[in-house]
Amino acid sequence: MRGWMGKFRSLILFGALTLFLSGCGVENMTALKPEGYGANLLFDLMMISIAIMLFVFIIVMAIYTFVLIRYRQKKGQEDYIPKQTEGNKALEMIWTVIPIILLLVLAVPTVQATFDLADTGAKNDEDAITIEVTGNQYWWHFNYKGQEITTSQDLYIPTGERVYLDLKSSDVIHSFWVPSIAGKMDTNPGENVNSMYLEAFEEGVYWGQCAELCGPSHSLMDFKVIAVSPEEFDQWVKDMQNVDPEAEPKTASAKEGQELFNNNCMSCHAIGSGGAGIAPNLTNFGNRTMIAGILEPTKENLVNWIVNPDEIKPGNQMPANLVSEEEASKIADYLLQLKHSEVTPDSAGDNNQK
Ligand code: HEC
Ligand SMILES: [Cu+2]
Repeated sequence: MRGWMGKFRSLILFGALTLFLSGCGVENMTALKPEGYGANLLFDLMMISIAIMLFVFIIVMAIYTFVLIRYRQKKGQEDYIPKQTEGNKALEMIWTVIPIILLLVLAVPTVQATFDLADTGAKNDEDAITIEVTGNQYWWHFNYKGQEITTSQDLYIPTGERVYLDLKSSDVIHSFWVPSIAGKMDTNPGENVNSMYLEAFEEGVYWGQCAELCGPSHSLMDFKVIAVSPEEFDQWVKDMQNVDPEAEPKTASAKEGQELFNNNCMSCHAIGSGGAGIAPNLTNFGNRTMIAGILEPTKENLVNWIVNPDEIKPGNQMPANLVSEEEASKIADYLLQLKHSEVTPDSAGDNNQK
């Protein structure tokens, strides 16, 4: 029993781990299934490097195996020392030139892609969509430049068009990453604004993550990019520009909730455009994919969040116990009916992995 199991123990462990880990992740958050221009470029680069590595590996292993078999010590040759060769011009030329060629094959598309991905020159064009992205511990703020639209956590973009992002941070360094659509880019505190673009091919809800360790709740700093058709996007823009922040809710409980919200929460939060940017803008909150980026949008989760956000996202900046659980329940009724647009995550169609 011990025999072969012992010999192959590390191999079995490694294989099991590979199988186990390859099961991790969500389909709409992977660089291996590109759904956007940037992600596609990066995927091709990965494939080129893997192909080159495989090529080198196979050739080296073939030579290795050949030498091992062909030149092994044979019976009766125990004292035989083969002819010693020192220096061989042809061979040395070959193993210098081949790696140079391989590196060139890798370098040319890499440099090309680097410049392509950095090309955000068109962001100041009149009809370009440019969004100011601010990373905060532990949430994302999106301000559509010149459009008077402010959102958080859910970023709506049209398909088939380049949308430019100006990235910064209000506190520490974060990193904006939607693996299915584009590469990642740091958000820095201060004046150092980074720019990138998103171009989604297909409608869908794509998962994003902060990719720079930024504090105890870093792993909970999720967001979504919701790519909808250009027509739906125009509709969304129109809806978001015509929000009446004071609109009266229909139910009595939500009405009470509105008042409680205005009295207890508006010092940080905003509904409608603008807001101080110190807390997520809650416009269109009833259409969110998630609460705080991570919780299913149920009333129970929302009440739990309002009463004790620190239990859900340790170290976040929203104070606990601002209101009682009963009051929180009314506020939840109010917030969940804030549906300011007909365009919702469901508009993104089947490619939706909520
Ligand atoms: C001192 C400022 C402050 C006050 C007051 C405040 N919040 Fe917050 N709130 C925040 C911050 C900061 C976050 C972001 C937390 C995070 O995700 O890291 C937040 C997040 C939220 C979220 C999740 C938002 C999203 O984008 O999904 C909801 C809902 C919310 N707050 C509701 C309330 C309610 C209801 C009240 C009043 C009872 C309230 N907040 C009072 C600062 C505040
Ligand atoms: Cu982070």
